[in-house]
Amino acid sequence: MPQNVERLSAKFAHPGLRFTTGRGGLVKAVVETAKAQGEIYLHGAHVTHFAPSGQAPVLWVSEQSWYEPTKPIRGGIPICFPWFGGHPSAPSQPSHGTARITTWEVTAVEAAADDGVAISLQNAIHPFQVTYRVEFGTELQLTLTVELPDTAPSPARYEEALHTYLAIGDIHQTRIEGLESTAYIDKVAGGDRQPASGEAIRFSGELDRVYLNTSGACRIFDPLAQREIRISKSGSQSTVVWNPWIGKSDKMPDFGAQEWTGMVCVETANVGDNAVEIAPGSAHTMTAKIQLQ
Ligand code: TA6
Repeated sequence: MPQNVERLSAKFAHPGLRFTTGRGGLVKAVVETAKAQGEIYLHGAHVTHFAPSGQAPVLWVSEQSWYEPTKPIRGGIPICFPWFGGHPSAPSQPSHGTARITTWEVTAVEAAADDGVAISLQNAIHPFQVTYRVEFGTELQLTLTVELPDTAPSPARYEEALHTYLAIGDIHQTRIEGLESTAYIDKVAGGDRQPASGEAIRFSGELDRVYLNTSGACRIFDPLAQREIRISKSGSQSTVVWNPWIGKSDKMPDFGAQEWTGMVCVETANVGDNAVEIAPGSAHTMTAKIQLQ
């Protein structure tokens, strides 16, 4: 039976979290506590808002985003699973997998540390069982666990990314530290592998890089907004950094004109060489923590 607002409210009512109908008629949970505000849609288990109390939104969402069952929301934190980018052998399959365009089931809402509130959701994406726990507090804590049932005939491999769109004052002034010593795949340069740059990331055009074999935290410096965002992680060996710049964003119908200057993606992932393979009866967990410094 589908989880509508009435059934969800009856089963999972919790101080600081309520269910309501969001844009496009899609169901979402709204978090409003003394510590933070937030939102997550059941569609794609898609976090679309997070702001510690008294702070400007940490996540960016396009004003032109779709809110339709068959399309991903543009912005917030899409879950890319069980593949990243185009499907490896079936180009007709949706970009970044099916997790972000399917409805997830709420399984729990509970109090979390430091007056936070946590919501857990699950989804069956063959051959995997996926659970996602999102904790809204002074920090945003994301936990994505992928299980392969012991009935599976063989090990299974997948890619994953928490494709986080951060709100920033101006991409031209933004700097990202934490990846200076990491080699990367440059998707703007046709997928060429590049050595570590030895310097912070700055933006002067479209930038689309997959950093491999890195478990470190990233720090995003936003001088115009006078703030620093830190993303730390566990169970993740890849970090993807992306800004489409004007050319690519102009070609995207769900991306507003001039919005590209106010966003940057820093994605906690396991992709390419870092794809995950798990045996029947086992599981793998990836976490990301997003906090204002
Ligand atoms: O993570 C960066 C990226 O892979 C870019 O290449 C761009 O395609 C972006 O994701 C958005 O993809 P989407 O399918 O959401 O339009």
